[in-house]
Amino acid sequence: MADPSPLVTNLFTADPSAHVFNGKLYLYPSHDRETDIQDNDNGDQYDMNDYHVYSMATIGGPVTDHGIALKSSDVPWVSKQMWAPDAAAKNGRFYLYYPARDKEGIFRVGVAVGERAEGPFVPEPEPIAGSYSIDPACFVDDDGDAYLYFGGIWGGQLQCWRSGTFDQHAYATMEACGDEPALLPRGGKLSPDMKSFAPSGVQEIVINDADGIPIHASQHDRRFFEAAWVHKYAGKYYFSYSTGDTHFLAYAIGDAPLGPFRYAGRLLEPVQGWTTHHSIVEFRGKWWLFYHDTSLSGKNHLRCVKVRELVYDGEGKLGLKEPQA
Ligand code: FUB
Repeated sequence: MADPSPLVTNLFTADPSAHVFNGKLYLYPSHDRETDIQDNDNGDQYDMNDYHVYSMATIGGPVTDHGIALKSSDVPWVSKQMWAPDAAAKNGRFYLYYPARDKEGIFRVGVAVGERAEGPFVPEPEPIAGSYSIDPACFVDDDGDAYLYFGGIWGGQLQCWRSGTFDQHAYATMEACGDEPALLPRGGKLSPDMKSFAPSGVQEIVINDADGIPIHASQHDRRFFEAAWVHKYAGKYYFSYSTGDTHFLAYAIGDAPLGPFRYAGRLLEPVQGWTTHHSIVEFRGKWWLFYHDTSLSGKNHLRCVKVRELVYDGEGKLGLKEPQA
C-alpha cells in the first residue's frame, strides 16, 4: 500500500487524537521536539512541553495550526513530558486531557478547559484525582455520559500501580511477565463537570482474548501496552490500543463502554519508528485511522501524523481500505 504523506509538516507531531467538532475535523496531537536525550525504554527522549491543535475542513485539504493551546509552564503541577493528549466536548465547552510528570516524577492526567475546540485551554491547578500513568482518551457516549481511559506500561509507569498506590520499586518489572494476565488499562465514568471521576471511580478495563480468556503477559503481540482509544459502531464499543514492543495497533470489541472487551484483530502493522499510537473517527460518512510514524525525521522521538481510511466488514471487523486499482 502506498505510504500516505504526513498531514502536518510545520512541527513534529504524534499520538493524534481526532474529533469532529462543529463540522470540522480537529486533531489533538503530541508536539515532539528536538532533544539530545538518547532513546531509552523509559521514553525520556519524548520530552514535549506544549500542545498545538490542528483542524481541517476535509481530509486531504489544508490543515490549520491554531498555535499553542496549552504549555507546561501554565500548569503548576507539571514538571515535564507532556505526552499524548485527547479532547472532548460537552455542553458547549471543550476539555483537553493530557498526561505529564508531576514534581515527583509521577505521571498524572490533567484537564484544561476551553471555550473553543482549538483552545486555548485553562488548566485545572491539580491533576484529576484518581488518575495516573499516561495516554488519556475520552469517549462521550450517545447518552452524554463521558468516560476517561488511561494507562501505559514501561515508561508510562502503569506497572507501578499494581497495588493501587505508586510503588517506584515496581518500575523495573516494566510489566507483568510470563504466565500471568497482562496489566490492563484503566478507565472510569467522568462526573458531569468532566473534570473528575464519578463516585464509581476507576477500574481495570478487561481485554480478553478472542476465546474469552484473559490475554497473558507473554502474549506481546496482543496484550495492552499504551494508547487506549474507544469508539462506537453499530451499537458496539471498540477499544483499540498499541501493543508497544511488538508495534501493532490492535482492537477489541465489547457491549459496554467499560468492557469487558474481546480481542478482534489488528488495525495496523508496525510503522517506521518504535511507537505507534492512533485514533479512530467518523467524518463525513467515512471512518478514519489517524496514526503516526517517523518518516519525516527517521528519529523515534520526532514523529509525523498520517491518516488512512478504515472500513468495516459485515461482521463489524475493521480493516484499512485498500486503495482503488
Ligand atoms: O508521545 C509519547 C508517548 O509515546 C505516548 O504517550 C505513547 O503513546 C507513545 O506514542
